[in-house]
Amino acid sequence: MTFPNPLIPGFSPDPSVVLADGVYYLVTSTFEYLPGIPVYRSTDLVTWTHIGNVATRPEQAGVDDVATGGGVWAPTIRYRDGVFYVIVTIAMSPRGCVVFTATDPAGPWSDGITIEGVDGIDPDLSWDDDGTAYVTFSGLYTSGEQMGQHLGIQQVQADLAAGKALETPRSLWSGTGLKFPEAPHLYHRGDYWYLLIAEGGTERGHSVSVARGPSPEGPFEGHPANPVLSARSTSRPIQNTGHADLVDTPAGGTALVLLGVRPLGLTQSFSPLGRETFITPVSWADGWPQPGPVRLAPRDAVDEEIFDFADPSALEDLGWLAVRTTPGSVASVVDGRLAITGHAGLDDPRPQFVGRRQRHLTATVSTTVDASRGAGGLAARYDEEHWICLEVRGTVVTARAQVAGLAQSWQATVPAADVELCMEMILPSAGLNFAAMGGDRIRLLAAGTLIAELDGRYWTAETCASFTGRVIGLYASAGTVSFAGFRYRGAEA
Ligand code: 6LW
Repeated sequence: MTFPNPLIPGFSPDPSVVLADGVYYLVTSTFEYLPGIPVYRSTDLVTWTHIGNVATRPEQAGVDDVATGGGVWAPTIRYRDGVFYVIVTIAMSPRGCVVFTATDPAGPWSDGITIEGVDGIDPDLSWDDDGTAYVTFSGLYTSGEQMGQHLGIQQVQADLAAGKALETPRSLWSGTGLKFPEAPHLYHRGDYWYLLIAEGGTERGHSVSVARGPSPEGPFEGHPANPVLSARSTSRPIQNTGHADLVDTPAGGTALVLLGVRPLGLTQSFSPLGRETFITPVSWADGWPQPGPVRLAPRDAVDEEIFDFADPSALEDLGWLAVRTTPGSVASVVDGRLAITGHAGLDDPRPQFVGRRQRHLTATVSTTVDASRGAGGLAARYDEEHWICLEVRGTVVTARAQVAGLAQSWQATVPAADVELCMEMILPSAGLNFAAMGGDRIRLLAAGTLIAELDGRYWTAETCASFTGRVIGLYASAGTVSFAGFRYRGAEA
C-alpha cells in the first residue's frame, strides 16, 4: 500500500487519528491560530477532507492572549460509545489541559472542560476494559514558576465529566533517555498495552520509541531497539519524523501517522512549509511494532483553490485562519468583495489578516486589491516577527520583508483601484550559491511587475524557530481595503 506523503501537506503538526465505525478522523495542532484543531475525514487513509474545526468559538481555545508558539498544542482524538473526544493542552495559557466532545466530528464541539491536575502537554486519552479513563501526558510545565521543568511521561486516572484527575500523577516509562519524552499514546492490543512516545525533540533528532506492559499503568518494558523510527543523521527527504499515532489500515495492517518536515537543498537545512503530517506502514515482529522509513510520495496533481468573493460563502471555507481571533471577526464579504479594516501592521500580535496554509513547495498565490481607501494587500507569515508582504496604499505598492526586527522594502507605483498582487514560491534554480540552494525563492509581483525576489530561507520553520508553518493571505494595516478574490495554485516539483 503506497500512501501519499505528505498525507496532510502544509502546516499540520502533531497529527492524531482515530478509526470510528470504519471512518478515519485526524486532527492537528494550530497554536495561536483560529479556528483551532482542524478535523479531517477519510474512508481509506489516502484521501482526506477537511470537515470541520473543533475550536470555532474563541472562548473554546482561549488563545487570544497566548504568546507566539503557545496555544493549541498536540490534540489527541479518540472515540467511545458514540462520542468523539479531543483532549489537548492550550500551552502558555490558564486553560491548561482541555477535553472537547462531539457526537458529530464535523461539529459543533463542546465548550471544553479543563482537567484539573494534568499539568503538562500532549495529553492522550484511553479507557481500561472497566471504563476507567486514563490521561497519559508529557510532564512539561509550559507556564508558572516551574515553566520548562520536564517530569517525563506521567499518567492519572481521570473523571472527564467532572474535569479532574483522580490521583496525583504517576511516572511511567519515559523512553531511552533522549531529551523531551512526549506525545504519549496508549493502545490495548492483544495481551499488551503499548506506550508509544516521541523523544529527542521535534527537530532533526526527533524519534519514535515504544514500550509494552500488562496494564495501562504498566510496568512498561521498552523495545530493545528503540528508537524504532528516526530520520536523524539520514539524508531522507523527510526529516524530524516523530510524534506518531498508531492506526489500523483498511487492508488489515497497521500504520503510523506522524509529523515531519521537507527541508530543501543538499544540506537539508530549511523547511518552508513547517511541520506536516505524514504516514508510514508498520509491521509487527514478536509482538512489537516496527515502523517503516517515511517515504516521500507527494500527490502529483496540481492543486488549485479559487475563491471569488462574489460568493458570500467564500469566507466560510474551513481552511481560512486568523491570528488569535476568528476569520469572520477580521474580514467580511461586502458587495461581492472581501473587506478588511486595518488597525495595525503585520508586526502586531492580532493582525487583521486571514490566510491559508502554503501546502506545496511550489505555489502561486494572487489577489486583486482595491486600496484606494486604506493600506493592505497580500502577505506570507510565520509570526509577527517573520513575514513578507505586498502592500498597496493608493497608487503606491511596497514590498516588505521582515525577519526578527530586520526589515527591507521596495516600492513602485501602480494604477489606481484594482491592483493584481502575486506571490510565487519557486524552487531554487541552478546558478545560486551553494547555501542559497537550501531555500526556495519568493517572487513578489504587482500589476505583473516583479517588485522583489527574496531568499525563502528566512521564512522557514528553522529560521523562525517556529512550531507553525507558512500561512499566506490577505490583510489590511489601515483604513478599509477590499479584495475581489484569492487564488492558490500549488504543485509538487
Ligand atoms: C508538541 C510537542 C512538541 O506539544 O512540540 O516538540 C509541541 N514537540 O510534542 C508543539 O508542537
